[in-house]
Amino acid sequence: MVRHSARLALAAALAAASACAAAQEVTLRLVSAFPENQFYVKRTLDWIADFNKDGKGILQINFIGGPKAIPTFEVGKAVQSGVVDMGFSTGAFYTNVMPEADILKLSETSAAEQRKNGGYELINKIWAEKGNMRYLAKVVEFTPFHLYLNKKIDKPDLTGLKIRITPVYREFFQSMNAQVMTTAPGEVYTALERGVIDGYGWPIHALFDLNWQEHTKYRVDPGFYNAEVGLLINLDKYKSLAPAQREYLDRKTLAYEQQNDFWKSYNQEEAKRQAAAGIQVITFDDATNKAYVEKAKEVGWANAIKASPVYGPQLRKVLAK
Ligand code: 173
Repeated sequence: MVRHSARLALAAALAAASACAAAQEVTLRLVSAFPENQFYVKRTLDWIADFNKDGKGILQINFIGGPKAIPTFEVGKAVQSGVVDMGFSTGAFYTNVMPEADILKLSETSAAEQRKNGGYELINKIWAEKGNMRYLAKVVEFTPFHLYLNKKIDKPDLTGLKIRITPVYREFFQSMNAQVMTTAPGEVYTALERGVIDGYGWPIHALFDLNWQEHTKYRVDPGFYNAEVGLLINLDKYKSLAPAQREYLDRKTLAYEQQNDFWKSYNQEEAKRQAAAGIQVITFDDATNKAYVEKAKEVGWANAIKASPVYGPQLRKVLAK
């Protein structure tokens, strides 16, 4: 009799424990490939605060830090291997995981359109297969990249100029004869201050975050490509979540992505701010400007297809217009 009730009690305790495990709150560790003082990170920290408030008892995100925690170009690897659960990065920073990552810069369709035209599924097929990760959401878009310079040019020729790059700009700037040097954003200020570089590639926004306006004379217009910054999660971690937790994560990251129109007005303000800070615009005649943008695109896709002969053309169908 005693033994029977002890067994019942044990069974009840086990049942309670497993019910509890199903509902147990999980905390995901997130690192940013962008420096902590960048507005991207501040905006994401606000989103995380809201995520954690609504996700009590379900899912939480613990922001570990920026490149001081894990170097910019290692964040993708850390997500792939599960050293961290989540990453906040851009494709150009994790081409060491898969070359396809940098192809996202060639998006002419929006993230919202890619959710409808099969692009989001294709990206996630590739990211799962090659990166052991899931691409949760794109949270920066509608943002061109530009070439910024400290020496004046009167045609798109960068002969004799040393330009800071990431994979985003490599082939395009090399096609204009630039001498290129890859650095993480966190190293650009010092390179500018010391005169080690004559210019750099960067989006239309976010140079004030890192004080680069102090050492920037010119911006070349027009811009090219479309900056992409996304939230990634290790695929094993994603699969280990309970359905309600995955649903919460998908819903909250999608809601963040759906705020991307924000960047349209923000970028206009940033361009004004650059003018006010004395950054002058270098531009060419209409035909040259058109050829400049066309060349960026042509060089970008040629390289994408060379780097990824199977997925490059498939991505082109859903990203290009
Ligand atoms: O220039 C860069 O560091 C870069 O590649 C990038 C990509 C997306 C957003 C901001 C910067």
